[in-house]
Amino acid sequence: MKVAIIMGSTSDLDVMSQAIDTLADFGVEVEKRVISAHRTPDLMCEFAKTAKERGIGVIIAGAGGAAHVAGVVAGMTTIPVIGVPIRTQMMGGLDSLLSIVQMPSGIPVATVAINGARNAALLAVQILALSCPELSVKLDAFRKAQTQKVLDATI
Ligand code: RP5
Repeated sequence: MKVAIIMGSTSDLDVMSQAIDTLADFGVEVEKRVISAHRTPDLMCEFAKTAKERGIGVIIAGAGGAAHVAGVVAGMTTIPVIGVPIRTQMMGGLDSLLSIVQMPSGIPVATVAINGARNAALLAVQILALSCPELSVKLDAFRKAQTQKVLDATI
């Protein structure tokens, strides 16, 4: 299964490329697009309604400010959606975080930290690994290496 990475603007790419790179490290196929809830609402609907038939297993949606895209997409599909609040100039990303995390009951969006694109990718890998033994093995190796790095650290 693929992961879709969508973002509200090309200005989000610096942050969202961390998710793209992390998924590449795990060999996960990615579909990436700029889709804005406000500027391209029709495209957003079409994307969400056809995602399942394109073999998308998880959607990662990054946006800043009044960051609606994750929640609206989540309302149009049962594919798990992970929201990445993008840091903003005005409010440091608290605006983005609250826009994404405060979903009304019934339509969940799994929200990571402000600019937490890497964790969004890792969470997506963990979801896909539940039904993909090969990915599960890679995740175990990743965790072991990460632990070892801490154990080997000298200060
Ligand atoms: C949001 O507005 C985008 O996700 C971006 O984080 C923010 C600013 O967009 P630009 O004005 O840089 O295109 O829709």
